[in-house]
Amino acid sequence: MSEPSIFTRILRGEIPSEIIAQTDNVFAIRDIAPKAPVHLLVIPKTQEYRDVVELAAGDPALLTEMIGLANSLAADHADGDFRLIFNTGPNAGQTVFHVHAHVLAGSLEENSLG
Ligand code: DGP
Repeated sequence: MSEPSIFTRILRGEIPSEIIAQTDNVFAIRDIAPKAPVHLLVIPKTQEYRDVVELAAGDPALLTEMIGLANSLAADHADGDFRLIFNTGPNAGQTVFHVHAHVLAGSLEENSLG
């Protein structure tokens, strides 16, 4: 077994961070360093998949569940519109290798990639 990721440790309650929503297999927290008025992370409860490419190949239903939670969070926390970002690989800015989606919403700058 690999070491528990920071997100697994948050899910277990070992690191404080409010779980703002969850489904059977996915949970959401606020990003610690927000890049938009609403900046949430949607994360599978399993850390089996390191990035979205592995997740899509291994469990597309889980990816669909993540997108569904992102959509409902954007409706609850903003006007329903949102940007979904999966940093994939260190050179693209991925720092936590437990797949997660950044949900950015609320008055986004037109050309900003957050
Ligand atoms: P990425 O760079 O795509 O791997 O995104 C990882 C994100 O995780 C980054 O935007 C900051 C966030 N993050 C890292 N540690 C913590 C933490 O302890 N709590 C919370 N809420 N977010 C964290």
